Amino acid sequence: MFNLLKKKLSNFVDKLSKKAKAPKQEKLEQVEQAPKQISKQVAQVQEPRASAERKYKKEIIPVEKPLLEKREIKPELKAPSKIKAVFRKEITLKESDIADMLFELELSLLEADVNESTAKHFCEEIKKRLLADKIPAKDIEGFVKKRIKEILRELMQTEQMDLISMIKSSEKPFKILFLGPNGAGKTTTIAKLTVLLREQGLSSIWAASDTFRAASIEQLEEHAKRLNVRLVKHNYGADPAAVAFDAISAAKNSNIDVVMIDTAGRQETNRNLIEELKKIARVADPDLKIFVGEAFAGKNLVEQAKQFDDAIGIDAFIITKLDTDAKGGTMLSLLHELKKPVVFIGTGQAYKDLQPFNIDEILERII
Ligand SMILES: Nc1nc2c(ncn2[C@@H]2O[C@H](COP(=O)(O)OP(=O)(O)OP(=O)(O)O)[C@@H](O)[C@H]2O)c(=O)[nH]1
Ligand SMILES: [Mg+2]
Repeated sequence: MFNLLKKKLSNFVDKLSKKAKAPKQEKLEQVEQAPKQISKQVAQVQEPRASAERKYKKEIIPVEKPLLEKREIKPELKAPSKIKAVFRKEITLKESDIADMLFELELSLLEADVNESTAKHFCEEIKKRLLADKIPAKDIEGFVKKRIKEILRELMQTEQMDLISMIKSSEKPFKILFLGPNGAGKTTTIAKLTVLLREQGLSSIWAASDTFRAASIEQLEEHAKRLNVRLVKHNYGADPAAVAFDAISAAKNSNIDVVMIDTAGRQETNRNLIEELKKIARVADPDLKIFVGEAFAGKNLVEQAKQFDDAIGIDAFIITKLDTDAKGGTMLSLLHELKKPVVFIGTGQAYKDLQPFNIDEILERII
């Protein structure tokens, strides 16, 4: 009797505890699936990124992590290759062994803002070379991953540019013209670069050649005050080329190493402003024309850069805002399509947030 009661009670407790567990488990599954759903939403908002960026950042900050998740890039050997891998030291891959992997790779590149034609070209090239490779059967996955990065690095190779040695070995003053679209970070980058050069014993003077945007001169003045840098300015509406000219003369008179010319942000489609930029370049005759662009501008950035390059000629890039959720694939397109070096990347809003560009770090974010 007592035993029967005990058994019933134990069954009852069992049922109760199962009931209590069931909904919890459902919840857990939902939470685990959440990042995938968010990833999908993010993929949808990636297209109009430049305009949606501010709103998107405010509303769904927690998606930063899923965005940094990487797709799995590895070959999936089909039966014939699998058998060969057991009996041979080296094997060659078949197209079917890497088809899914290449699809994932292309998606990874597109999601990281690499433009479509570049992503396709990269994948074609990787396919061609991987199919021709003799691959050690012991470590097919490791070999393929390493090889993909190696091929990508090679496809994006540009001439190396060591800005500091370039400045040190040039005649004084070394003149740098900063140009690019609105809000990309030109002015902030000038301030950051000044700090970096100062650490190398190089002095700078600034030309406030953005005489166009309201408060642009005050913005530069504020940085100049904080960093104790000489600033040459005229009034709003003045000829930006004349400001640059005066700054160069002042640098010559005071034996200053570098002249940094800040210009107004402009769209490549605005002919008048592009003509104005040409005039500044003619008058200042810069040693270096640096295009400053933001990492998440995506496909737009490559088109913009091409147009600026056609009109004025770009020597190098500085890509900003890599501290945001941008993976930086834009740079892969830039490097591949324009073949100009990225001299620095911007990684925040503080003066110290300017770092040398390292292609491997960008590839690591994507693959
Ligand atoms: N998070 C982040 N913000 C940056 C970076 N570089 C610049 N910014 C911010 O981007 C905004 C625009 O920077 P500016 O330096 O004024 O850009 P600009 O290209 O001079 O803009 P215009 O003169 O209006 O064309 C500022 O709020 C900067 O602090 C960066 O690397 N990371
Ligand atoms: Mg500016």
